[in-house]
Amino acid sequence: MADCIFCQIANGQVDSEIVYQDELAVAFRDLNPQAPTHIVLIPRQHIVSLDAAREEHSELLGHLALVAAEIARQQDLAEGGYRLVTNVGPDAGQSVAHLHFHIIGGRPMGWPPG
Ligand code: DGP
Repeated sequence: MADCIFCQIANGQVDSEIVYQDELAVAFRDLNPQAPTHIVLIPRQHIVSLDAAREEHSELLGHLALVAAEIARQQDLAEGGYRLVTNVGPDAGQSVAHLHFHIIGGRPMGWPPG
C-alpha cells in the first residue's frame, strides 16, 4: 500500500532502526517507545489488523508469533519477561492500519492495561 507508513518502512522508503527482517516479516524500534525495549513487528503483506486476517494467513501469523519470541530472546527480554500486544481498532488505540505486534519489555508492567 503506497500510503502506508509500515509498508514504506518494510520496503525501505522510510528509515527506521530495523532489528530483524526475513522474507515475510520486518521488525523495527518504535518511534515512541513505551519501555526500554519497544519493537514493532509487522508482516510485509499489508493486512489492516488482526480483524482482517483470515484462514489463508494462518501460517504467516504463526511465523510472526515465533519471530516475536526469537526477537525477544535476541533483545535479552526472555528471562525478565515481555509483553506481545496487537491493538485492533479505535478502542484499543490502533493508530497505524497495518497489522503489527508490539514487543515491549525491560521494565515491570501492570495488568490490566489502562
Ligand atoms: P498502534 O498504536 O498499536 O497502532 O501502534 C503504532 C506504533 O507505531 C506506535 O507505537 C508508534 C509507531 N510508529 C508510528 N509511525 C512510526 C514510524 O514512522 N516509525 C517508527 N519506527 N514507528 C512508528
